[in-house]
Amino acid sequence: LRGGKEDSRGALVVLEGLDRCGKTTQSTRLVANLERLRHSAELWRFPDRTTSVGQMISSYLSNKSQLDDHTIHLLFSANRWEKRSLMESKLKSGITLVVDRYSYSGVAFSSAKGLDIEWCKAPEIGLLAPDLVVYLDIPPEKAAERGGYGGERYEQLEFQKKVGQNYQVLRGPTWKIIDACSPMEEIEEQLQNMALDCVKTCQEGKPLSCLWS
Ligand code: T5A
Ligand code: NA
Repeated sequence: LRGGKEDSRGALVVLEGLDRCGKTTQSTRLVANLERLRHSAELWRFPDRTTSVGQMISSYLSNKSQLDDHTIHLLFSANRWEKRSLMESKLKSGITLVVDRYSYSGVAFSSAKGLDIEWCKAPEIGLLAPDLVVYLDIPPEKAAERGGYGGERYEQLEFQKKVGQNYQVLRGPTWKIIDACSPMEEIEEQLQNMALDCVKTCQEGKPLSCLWS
């Protein structure tokens, strides 16, 4: 039975982009808008700094600890794996998850350090595939001008340029691009429309799938 009520589920919507592109601003607004329109939705983010793995990641990002590039890559991945079953049960119960960063961040940032892209993708295989990935597109120079930039490990212009190139390699059919330099309200509206389309197809019974697909 496809398309019946039994298969109805929430959507997995991921926001991606360079540091300071506006993911947190927009994912917060999207969840509020979905709720206003009577859809159940939750805001999630990776890294999830609340778990013990997340605390190791947080310490690394704020330069309080050093880790081998492969090790931190696997920790970011483990941080998604420890949430996988909860994500699946929330989606199946009809809750839409709006996720601030996901596996694409994992691959784009680690491969910007020189790690092989296929090696970076491997530990992500089997995680839930997003129904929609919205890429907030910003030139690295513009992102660097925004508030708070420069505090964490990866917030350096040359590094962010490489990350942007890697994101381009990862783009696939579930991706939509929004100009992140537009006014916040315009981005909010575009994002809402994209998300509502996606929520509808998931309510109609689009099956869940796994990365990389
Ligand atoms: N990482 C992450 C990995 O290496 N591997 C992984 O697997 C994962 C998941 C932490 C770091 O970890 C790396 C990537 C990151 O380097 P994070 O905690 O998500 O990831 O940190 P950031 O992405 O850096 O989050 P930021 O909070 O810096 O940026 P956001 O969320 O993209 O931007 P936001 O919304 O906070 O906005 C930034 C500023 O811009 C303004 C806002 O008011 C704010 O001041 N702004 C706008 N200004 C003008 N026009 C607009 N349209 C604007 N939208 C927002
Ligand atoms: Na953020």
